Amino acid sequence: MIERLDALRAEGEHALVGAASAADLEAARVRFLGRKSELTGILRGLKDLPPDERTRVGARANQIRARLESLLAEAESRLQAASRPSSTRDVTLPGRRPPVGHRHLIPSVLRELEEIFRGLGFAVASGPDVEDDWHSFGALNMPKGHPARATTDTFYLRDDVVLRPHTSSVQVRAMEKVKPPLRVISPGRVYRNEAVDATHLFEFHQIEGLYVDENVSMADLKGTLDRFLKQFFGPKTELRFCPSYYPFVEPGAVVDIRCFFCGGKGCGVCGPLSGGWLEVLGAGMVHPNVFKAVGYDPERWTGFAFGAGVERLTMLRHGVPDLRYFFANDVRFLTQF
Ligand code: 2NL
Repeated sequence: MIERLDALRAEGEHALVGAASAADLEAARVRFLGRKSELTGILRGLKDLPPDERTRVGARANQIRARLESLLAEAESRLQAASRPSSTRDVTLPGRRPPVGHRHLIPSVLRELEEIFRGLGFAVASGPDVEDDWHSFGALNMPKGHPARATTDTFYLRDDVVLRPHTSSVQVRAMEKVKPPLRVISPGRVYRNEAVDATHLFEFHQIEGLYVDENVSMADLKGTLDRFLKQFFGPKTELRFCPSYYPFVEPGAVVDIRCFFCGGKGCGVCGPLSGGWLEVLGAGMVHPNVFKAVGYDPERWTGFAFGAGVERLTMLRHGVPDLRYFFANDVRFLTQF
């Protein structure tokens, strides 16, 4: 009896696993698990067997029925899956392109600025973000006690170690290293102890420029900035120079461009009080005390310098109303550029 059961098990497994259609499977089910099947007959006849054989045969027969039932269920779902329409696997569809990132707007503007100034003969210099007092202030005509050194504006790491508040320090290092003539720009990250709002971040980017030679004049400064701003904001850009004060230059100026959103009538970008002008950078003729500090003879050498905020330039060019968008890392904003 036990041998017969094992033979039934082997045949049943073979038939159920090999069933290639619903009809095949139904035939196998009837033959091995149906009411008139041999297995069912054996189970029915258990009551007529002597007790010890009844136990052995009953256990084996029930085990085999459970095994065949589970194979039946598996075969049913296998055949059902195979009979589903194949429309979910249209191999003629074109592939889906995976999303590909791109350079962030601010680094990309930094590169663009570098290219503009390379075209004007400037070399690109870089230097440390953690800077000493001398390169940040002392050499720039801001002696101890000068208001721009205030601990409320600058992040102090130690008594005379700061996070650089401007990249002028890089240009001071350039002057210490090479003799004039010299033409460098210093793009980079700067740090100021500001409360964050739409127009202030405590960590942002600046690009400064410095040109030192004999007989450099304000006309050279104006020509260079005119070229730069027309290349960056467009060939029709109008400039205006207004007197201003920075400790490291004399004379100093702020440079405005005519608002290209409203043409100078006054609008949401340039504001109702600006008269249609946008302030874009600060500049001036290098102060003789700066030349003395780096060992250049101020009687022989002359120079101009300028500094601009990269986020501010970018915000003006693209009409972005809030600096915080640049670093919120919302791809809905970033993918526009
Ligand atoms: C601003 C003003 C300015 C400079 C930066 C400079 C650097 C050296 C010597 C002299 Cl090494 N001047 N830089 C000069 C005038 C203005 O930036 O408001 N920038 C956003």
